[in-house]
Amino acid sequence: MNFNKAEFYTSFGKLSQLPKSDRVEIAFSGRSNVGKSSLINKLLNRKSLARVSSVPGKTVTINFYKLEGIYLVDLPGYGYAKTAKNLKREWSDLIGGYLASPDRYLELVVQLIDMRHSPTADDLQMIDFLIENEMPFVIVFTKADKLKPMERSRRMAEFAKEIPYFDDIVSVEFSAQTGEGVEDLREIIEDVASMGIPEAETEKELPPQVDGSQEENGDFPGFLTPRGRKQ
Ligand SMILES: Nc1nc2c(ncn2[C@@H]2O[C@H](COP(=O)(O)OP(=O)(O)OP(=O)(O)O)[C@@H](O)[C@H]2O)c(=O)[nH]1
Ligand SMILES: [Mg+2]
Repeated sequence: MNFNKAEFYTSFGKLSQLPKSDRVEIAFSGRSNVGKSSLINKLLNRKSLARVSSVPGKTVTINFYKLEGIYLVDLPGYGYAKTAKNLKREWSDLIGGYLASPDRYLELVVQLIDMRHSPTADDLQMIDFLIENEMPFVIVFTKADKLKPMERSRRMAEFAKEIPYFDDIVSVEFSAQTGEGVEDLREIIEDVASMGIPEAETEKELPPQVDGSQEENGDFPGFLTPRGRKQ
């Protein structure tokens, strides 16, 4: 996969504007300022294809980038304290609507968490949502360059306690500044892209269940890694 051959595709501020899904999509989710746009730029070897915001929480749009046969989807950041109430509502309608869309080929969510801090309540809520709805996801810990080795291992040990099912979740330690983790993430993306659009995945066509009626047999179902990576 040639990561240098990406281009901006389009930007959406309303659910009704979202195009029909015709390719595999990989979405990047995380709180405002966590480094989503910086990560996308690093992946694609670009300085400013994805706009790195100096004013966080301003844009409430979903931005699509075309990369060979797939779309990388930059979701607006959540949890910005100063965001007005009506904007927060707009945000949750848009993101919630996108993630729960029954007819998209959303094959992976990359959930970003700032390595320097405990996950926020919103981060944990997002992780719960992904687990409950059996959406394949990986966690990327961002801004790794900002921590000294000791602080870093302490934080990683904390994450293992703070994040549910941590041992079963694929995670990548990442820095947009040093490029650490970028190759690991590219491999994951290539894996997901190479699987293509799933055929006859009728189960996936159903909207995610939000009524808690999923089977609860106590066994961890192993759905947290990207499809096919478990074997
Ligand atoms: N040191 C360091 N700074 C980073 C890193 N990643 C992002 N930043 C900085 O963090 C700030 C926010 O980065 P963005 O990439 O705009 O974050 P975002 O998650 O896209 O933010 P929203 O679009 O508001 O949701 C910028 O000042 C970046 O330069 C990193 O790995 N290391
Ligand atoms: Mg951004």
